[in-house]
Amino acid sequence: MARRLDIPALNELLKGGKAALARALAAVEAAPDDPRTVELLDAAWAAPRATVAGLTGPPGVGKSTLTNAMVAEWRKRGKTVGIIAVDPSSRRTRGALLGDRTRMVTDPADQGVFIRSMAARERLGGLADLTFPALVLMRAVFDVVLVETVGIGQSETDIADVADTVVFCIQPGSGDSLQFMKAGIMEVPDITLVTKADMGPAASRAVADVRGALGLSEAPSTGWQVKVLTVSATKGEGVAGLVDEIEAHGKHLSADDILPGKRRNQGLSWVRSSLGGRFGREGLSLVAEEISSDAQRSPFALHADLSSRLQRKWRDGDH
Ligand SMILES: Nc1nc2c(ncn2[C@@H]2O[C@H](COP(=O)(O)OP(=O)(O)O)[C@@H](O)[C@H]2O)c(=O)[nH]1
Ligand SMILES: [Mg+2]
Repeated sequence: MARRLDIPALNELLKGGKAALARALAAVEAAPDDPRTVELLDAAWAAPRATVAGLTGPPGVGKSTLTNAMVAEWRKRGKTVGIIAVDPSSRRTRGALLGDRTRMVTDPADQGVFIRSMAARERLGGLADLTFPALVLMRAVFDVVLVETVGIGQSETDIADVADTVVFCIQPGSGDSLQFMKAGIMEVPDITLVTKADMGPAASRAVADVRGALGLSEAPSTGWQVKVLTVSATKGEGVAGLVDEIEAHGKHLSADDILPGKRRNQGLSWVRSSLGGRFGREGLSLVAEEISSDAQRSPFALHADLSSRLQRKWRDGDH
């Protein structure tokens, strides 16, 4: 018999600090279908506090180092921060590499910073099924949520399914990501960022290249101008500017009332990918129309409902 999980309610989550959040995340992982988990997620969904920034780019570009620098900058500004680090290699390394580096520089006693590493599971370079519910919980708790994830080629599209503001990192001297951008394979991010600006001429060239690549891609219809910023995380240069730009993009989304629709779509994407993962394409096709037409329910209530229905169908041996 499974031990009864201690699943906090939203008000406990808001008061209970990192320990309560850890319990809530454990519930999402161990008992995603428990009505109390669904209720908690519904409540968190309805009470967003943070905007969610996504930091993506190829391995080695400097995302984890930058994450640390950004956390320091946000804490300096009095903001609380939740971090989700999606590690594609953690199945092999058990998350030690990325997790340890991130943990090392943050003060474990600081209640204003919470870091969670997650495995990307079977979706190579993509986001874990658990990332979305986890970030919805963190979004209700912290001022800022940052998702760090590896992206290269088509997998970048995944980050837009969870983040309000997508920051794409480009390493000086590496043409790969630029090729993806030029070819239009990659969705245009909200902010492009050349990392390791301390590398000198290679960094300046990368900036010019990215500007060129952005010029070739279609201008977004949202009225947001994508900038090319530079940062040196090791020297701490450009970090404040990046944090400012993320904030500016958040304001743009709110002012133009883009955010609610964007989040609605993120929720529905998660419902589709989660049900597709559980019940396959065939199962998903049985409820696809209902997902598309649902405009009211939280994605978690919708998911729970459809999931139990598909499970019943399956058990009753419709095939
Ligand atoms: N020169 C320089 N090196 C950096 C900078 N940021 C990160 N690095 C180095 O780049 C390597 C990869 O960094 P990491 O943060 O692990 O990249 P990630 O794989 O994208 O998370 C490490 O050796 C870092 O020390 C920077 O601003 N300047
Ligand atoms: Mg990393």
